[in-house]
Formats: sequence, C-alpha cells, structure tokens
Amino acid sequence: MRKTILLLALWFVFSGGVFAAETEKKPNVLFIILEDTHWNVFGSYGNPICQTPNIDKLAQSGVLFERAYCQGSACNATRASFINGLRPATTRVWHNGQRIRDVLPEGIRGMPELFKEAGYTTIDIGKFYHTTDFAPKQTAVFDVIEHQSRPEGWQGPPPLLTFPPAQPDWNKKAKSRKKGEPQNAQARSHWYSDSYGDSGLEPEQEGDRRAARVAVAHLEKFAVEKTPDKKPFFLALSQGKPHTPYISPTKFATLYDPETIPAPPAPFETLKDFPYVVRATVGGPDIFTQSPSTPQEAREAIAAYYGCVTFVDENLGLVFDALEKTGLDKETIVVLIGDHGVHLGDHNIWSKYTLLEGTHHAPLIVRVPGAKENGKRTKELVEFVDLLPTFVDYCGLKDPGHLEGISFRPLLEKDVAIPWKKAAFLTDHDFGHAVRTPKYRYAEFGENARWVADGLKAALYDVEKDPEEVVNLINDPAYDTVKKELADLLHKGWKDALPPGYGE
Ligand SMILES: [Ca+2]
Repeated sequence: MRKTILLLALWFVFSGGVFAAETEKKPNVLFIILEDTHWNVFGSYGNPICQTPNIDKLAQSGVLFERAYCQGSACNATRASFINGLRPATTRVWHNGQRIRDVLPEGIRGMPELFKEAGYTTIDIGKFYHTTDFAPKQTAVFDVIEHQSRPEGWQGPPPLLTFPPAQPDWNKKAKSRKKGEPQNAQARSHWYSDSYGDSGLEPEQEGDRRAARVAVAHLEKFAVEKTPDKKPFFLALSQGKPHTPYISPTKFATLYDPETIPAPPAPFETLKDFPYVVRATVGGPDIFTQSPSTPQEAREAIAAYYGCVTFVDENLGLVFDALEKTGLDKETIVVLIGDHGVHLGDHNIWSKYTLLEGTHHAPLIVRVPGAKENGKRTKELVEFVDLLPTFVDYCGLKDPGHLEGISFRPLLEKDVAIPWKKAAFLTDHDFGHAVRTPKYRYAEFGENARWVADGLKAALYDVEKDPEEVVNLINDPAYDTVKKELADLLHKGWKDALPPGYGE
C-alpha cells in the first residue's frame, strides 16, 4: 500500500500534476473556434492596436503557439480536417461547396464521436461543421446543439436560454460597395459579405454574444450538478466573427480610428505572374468583391475587422469569467483557434484561398490546467490536424487509428527543447500545395490553379527574413538546393516531417 502511494506520488510529481488519460478524472474541454482570424490580430500575438484583453489573459495562463497552421484554406476544408484529425487529401473535402456526407470516407470518427464514446457530454454552440446539412450524421452525435440548425430527427433538449428576435436598426449604416443593388440595398447590405461598419444591433442582440451567454449558462449548470455519475463535457463554442461582413455593434464598429491603421503590408506588385493576380485585381470572394480596396477603404475595413475581434474578445471574457467563478477552469482544457487565417489587404488580397501565409497561419492558444509550459509561447510548428490527437492523449479518447497528426502534449509539458515537426503541410483547392518550415514557405501551384496561365508554377519565400512574402526566390539560383530540399519534403509528405520516434 505504502509502495503504491509512493509510486502515485512520484507519478504526480513527474507528470507535473497534469491530467493523465487513464488514471485521473477526465478533464473537461472548452474548444473555442473563431472564424477567419488573422494570425497576429490579438495583442498577445503582437498586434499593437487591436484590443483583446480576455484572449491575452488566456494566452498568459496557457501556451501560445506562434506557428500554428490549418490544413485547408476555407471553413469547410479546415473544419473537416481538424475535427477528424485528417488532411484534406483524406477527408476529400477541399472547398466550401462539398457536402461532407458525400465525400468523407465511411468509418471516420472525429471529435463528437470520440468524445461521446469516451463518456463525455458533447455540446455544440454555434457553427461546428461548415453547415449542419453538410454533415447531419456527425452533427447529430452532439447531446446538445444550440445556435446551430439541428439535424432532422435529432432528439436533444430544447435551448437552455431563449432570446427575443433581433431587428437591426437600419439607420445605422454599414458601408457597402456592392454595385447594382436593388432599392432596399441599404438595409440588405447589412447582411452582405461585402460591407463593413455598424451592424445596427446592440451587443446583446448579436448571435455571437448570445452564443457566449448560452455557453455561460451551460457552464453554470454543469458546475451545480451533483449526480454521482456526472460526465465531463466537451463544449465546442463558435463565434461567427470576425468573418465578413466586418460589422459589429456601434461601440466596437467605432472603436478604432481608420486614420491610425497602417496600410496593409506587401504591395500588389510582388504578386507578378501569380495565380492570385486575377482575384487581387478584379475583387475578392468575400469583401471588395467588385474591385480592389482604395487605401482609405483598406484602413476602414481593417478598423472594422478589429472591432469585430474586440467584440468577440468581450464575448469570450464572459465565458472565461464563468469558468473562473465556477472553479471549472481548474479541470477544463481550453483551446482557442481561428478556423483558418485571413488576408487583410496584403498583396491586395482580402479573404483566404491562397498558399501565402495569410491563409493558413492562424492563432492557437491552449491552456491545460497544471501544464508546465503555461505562461510561455512556442515557435514549434503545429498543425490543426494535431488537435484531435492531442485530445485523444489528454482525455483518454480511443485512437480511431486513422489520425494524420500527432499529439502536441510534449510541447505543453516539456522541460527541455525537444526535436519537433520539420514542416506544416498546407493545401488550397484552387491553387495547389505548400510546405512551411520554420524558415521557408515553398508552394507548388497545381492543375486546379485556374489562373496560372503562363505564370509561375511554384513560389519560395524566406519567411524568416521576409515575413511579408514580398520577394519570391523561386528563380534565384542561389536557392536551388533549398528549392530541391523543400520540393522533396512537399512530395514525400507529412510523415517524413514528423519528429524522431513518431510515425515509425
Ligand atoms: Ca472560416
């Protein structure tokens, strides 16, 4: 008996008191998914203007990943990838038009299925998969679905909170550049992607605020439950912002003065012969759809985007406060991501869908109670496909055997520098594939790159020296060896880039 206690004590000391899959109570998981989030928009990532005090507090008490990369280039592809721990080549979900139910191979079990099988209560608040209709079977696994359409035949509980309908105040004007709109365009433009500014709603009328309120209500309900067989929870909370349209309540829409916003980095000229040139010259898919932004419009849109981010931060502050007040913060893993990145006017590009840094580089903050590295930041490369393996590791989920990432738990608990992934692997349906190492980005534009014409077939950036990606080195003979090494890495694939001892 004494020996057992001693061994247990030793284990606790050496494990740092962090959750262990089999021997400890399973941790709860709060998985926060923001939309289209620029990798450095939070104060904790170095943004000097955009205010995100609540997210920064999470970063200060957890681990901030400076180099986190999603695998797909838009909602549907990236979500199908990280939810299932698979890369787009395996999910077969490459773009936003594909229904997951038509293409995802049979037998794949992702976050909802694995958490539920492991005895968790599974709660979805807001968007999880791209749409419920795309993934009805997977969405139906959730025990609770709020602020998201429910699959046909789903028999879960009614909403915990109800809210009155919200009618925007049309006198508050969001800016819209959509041309040829009908006469009621001023009102309709509030909901168009191609607009920015005031949403015409009060904060408490906004869907994102309401989703946060629902999350708070679920946390408070969980905290007072006393049943002996109480299950841990997996709560996925999404915020629709800062996706376009960049509209938010007055307080946030007017928070940042466009005159104080610097012009976007990376001039358009650096894209010479690139497949993105058409998009960058005739307009983007989400905002400035008709023609490129003027310098003034770019500053205004970025200010409006920052307003959306600060609004989201305030919403999350309510959730983080509830975690602390209930004491659940001590037994809950918190993970915050942007589902993918976004270009805010760099290279004349708005939106995503490129093989440049803006699309796949996204924020990732993780707080595991008691983890040794909490309070630090890491430059090690992680991929969003690593999220599910990490949950498997911490939460005692059954490994489904098909995962294409690795648990980054060692990065949260390491005492010394350890060898880590050599590269992140990135895809875009229209443009091809890329590999990102700590120093370089190398991209090959594929057959789907509809606008390649006689332009470049590949691109190489020294991102360490040139973080804005303005000097394409692909035709520079001094980089021939680097080019060959990176092309080999890209063609060999992700398994070859794993740390020693993984994937063998
Ligand atoms: Ca998105």
